[in-house]
Amino acid sequence: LWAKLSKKEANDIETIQRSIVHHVTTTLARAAYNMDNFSAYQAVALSTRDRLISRWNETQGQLSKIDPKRVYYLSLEFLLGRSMDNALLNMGLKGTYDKSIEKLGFNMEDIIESEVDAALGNGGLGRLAACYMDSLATLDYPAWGYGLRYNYGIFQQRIVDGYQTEYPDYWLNFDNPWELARLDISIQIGFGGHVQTTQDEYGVTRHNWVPGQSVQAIAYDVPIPGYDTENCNNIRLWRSKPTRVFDLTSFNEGNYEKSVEDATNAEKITSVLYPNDNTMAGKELRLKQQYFWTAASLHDIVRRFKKSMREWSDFPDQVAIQLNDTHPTLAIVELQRLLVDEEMLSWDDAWEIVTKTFAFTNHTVLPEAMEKWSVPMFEYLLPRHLQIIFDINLFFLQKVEKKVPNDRGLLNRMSIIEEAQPQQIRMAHLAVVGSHKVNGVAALHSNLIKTTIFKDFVEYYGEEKFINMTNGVTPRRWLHQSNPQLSALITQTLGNDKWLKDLSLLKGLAAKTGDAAFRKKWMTIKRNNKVRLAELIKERCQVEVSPDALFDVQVKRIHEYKRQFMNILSVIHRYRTIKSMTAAQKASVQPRVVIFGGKAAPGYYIAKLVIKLINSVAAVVNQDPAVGDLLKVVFIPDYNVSVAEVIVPASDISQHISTAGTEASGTSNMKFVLNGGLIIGTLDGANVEILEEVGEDNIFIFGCMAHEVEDIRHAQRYRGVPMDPALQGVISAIEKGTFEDPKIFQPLISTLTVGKDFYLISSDFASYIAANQQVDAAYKKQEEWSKKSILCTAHMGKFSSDRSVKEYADEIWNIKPYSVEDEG
Ligand code: 26Q
Repeated sequence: LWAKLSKKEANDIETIQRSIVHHVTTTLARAAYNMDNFSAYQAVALSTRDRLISRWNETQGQLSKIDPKRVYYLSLEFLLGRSMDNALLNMGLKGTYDKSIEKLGFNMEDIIESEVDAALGNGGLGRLAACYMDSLATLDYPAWGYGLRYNYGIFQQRIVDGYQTEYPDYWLNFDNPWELARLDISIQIGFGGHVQTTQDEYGVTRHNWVPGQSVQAIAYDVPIPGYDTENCNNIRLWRSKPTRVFDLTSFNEGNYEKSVEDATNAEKITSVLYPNDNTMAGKELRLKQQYFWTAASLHDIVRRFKKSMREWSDFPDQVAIQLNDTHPTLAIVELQRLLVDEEMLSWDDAWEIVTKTFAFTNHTVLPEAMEKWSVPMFEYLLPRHLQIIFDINLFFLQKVEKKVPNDRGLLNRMSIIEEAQPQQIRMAHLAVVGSHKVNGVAALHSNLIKTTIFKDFVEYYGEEKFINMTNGVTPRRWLHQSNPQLSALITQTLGNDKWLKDLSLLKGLAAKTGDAAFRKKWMTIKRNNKVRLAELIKERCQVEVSPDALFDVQVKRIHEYKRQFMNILSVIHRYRTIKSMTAAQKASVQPRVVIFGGKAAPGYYIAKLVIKLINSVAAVVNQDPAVGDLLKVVFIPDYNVSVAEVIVPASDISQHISTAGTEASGTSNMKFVLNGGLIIGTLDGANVEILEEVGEDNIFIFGCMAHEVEDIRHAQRYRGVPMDPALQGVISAIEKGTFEDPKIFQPLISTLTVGKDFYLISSDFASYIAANQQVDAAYKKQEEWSKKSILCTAHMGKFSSDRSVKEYADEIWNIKPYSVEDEG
């Protein structure tokens, strides 16, 4: 019936009202007069879902017929956030739904707040995957994401006595309307067991893996609608379930307890997202997740390919697989196994198909984040895959030896196996060897990996294999949806909303900096957004902040390399400076609200201490009458995507201050500048390219450069360098007990002692303070500031994820957009 309804009929106010009431009375089994905000949300979500599903069906049906080359984005994280507002905006139905809801006596903004975030990711890498899915759908690329359907997303953070405490994020408590359970799509995944070796009739050795256990993978599909297109892509998330066969064996053996235990172990696989960001957790369950997910996804991809009755050699012309970091690297090994052991291809034919299919994105150079798996543990879980890895390594090292004879050191460095006790599998090396393209995520980072972790590989394979794909963010969620007033002003100013699909058009705003009336509108919107954030701060932190102060924001995962510690130390310095001032001096101080947010990995002791320090400083500063509104400090608990949507539009200045060479790209930097917020930052990651675009008058850069870092560390270690005097004063204040018992913070302060300050807080401190003073001075000239703010937005065209995705499509995947016929 849906298909037969014309689009106009399906989407008029009355039809939508009827569909909402229908869902309240039937799906939710409630009386229509007995509707609260939450059931209103549920009903509106279900009604939206109906429209999503009809697009999904139409798109996927037409795609099956055309059968073009597709890209599969394999990511253990998809940090989607809320879906309803985004789906309505992308489908062009927001206005109609607003009115329908209003007529039913509800308010859209309230209803939206009832939705829980889908927080199936840690931070940048997971949110990048979500932005790329939005762009792929919007640009009509045939693309599917593959991931895991965790029962628990990233933990919820609460602050108790200034400390982070973690609570489970059971996001599926109420039915999730944004997924379609495909209970018919179920794949058996094996683990453990042994390898049978036989000779076939031609005397060729055949390997047959006989797993010792198996679990079922069940598919859940999450529709991803493009903006201003009928196209609707898919993210397929796998859920683990016990297999029936195994329940039965245990039952037949009369061991009820064991059968229940097996079932629990099977379900455990997709129970929880690992909460590490930029650090590796070498846990067996994590490896199980990785194999479960890559095996299910590849099985699904291969099944779809086989339907088309093509030759195996056509596989890379039909399938491109992008590996989001090393997490899905086992897919390389699994495809080689399927082709050699099950499809009986020769090793070399199979390997050519594999390497033409895969491409690998690297997101980090931090040694602690590099994935390595212990060989004994790996062998126990995946004995056949270990053999294949050793064979891949053997053939690879033979070729290296042929090209560069007699260099044992080189072979050792390049080997997929690290000769440690026990041996370790270096997943990054395996990913490089098994892919045809390797990319970094910002220009600086891509160059850095070519001269550090992958140097030998660049010399062996040549430069062409190693490319840069600068990250991007979707302007639909990160401007249109999160900053509706600014979006409307831009559309009004440029005459149409084409900029939402071609972000380079924002450059048209640059001509408006001379228009005082326009500047006023621009700054009024910023202020409105700050009022909204001030309300959120009041609610979550019980602190009143003035929207007329400069809003200074650092929100991101808490990590030493991101240097939140340096930020709070500079806040202490600011506090001490204000305290030492006369009333007359204070009159010229620029009032500032310093806003922090972000989660620390639960096992990351130092990061958790940084949170404690921020809260201790906040407690003292915020109640000090000598300071008043000149300085406020808040830590917003449980930072997530939906909170980011409130914070990003409200920022005047945001902090992107990692030690140069450590932040691969950063993506929130792009979101802030897109929303007319200036940034203060180091020459790291994408900051470098943001500087290129906005120009040095519109960004505050400080600190040492990436190529200087090694020398500074060396000098600290061997010559010893005195600590920056301002920093010394700050440390003494902490040690004197200005902020709670100083014993608490001793481990944190120790990270700074000369010779140890690995992230160079001391050597960057003076220039950081100076840059912050420049921010204050610039902000006081409000007219000038408003021009900077407008120019920031105007110059952000490059950082749309549409641009990134198009580069991947053209330079790596070799796929083309297709168009869904509108049959409405
Ligand atoms: C690995 C093994 C075991 C458990 C967890 C992990 C793990 C999980 C997540 C390792 C790393 C991550 C996440 C990394 C990440 O988010 N990196 C960020 O990626 C962004 C998108 O490219 C960049 O902008 C950031 O600079 C980078 O830090």
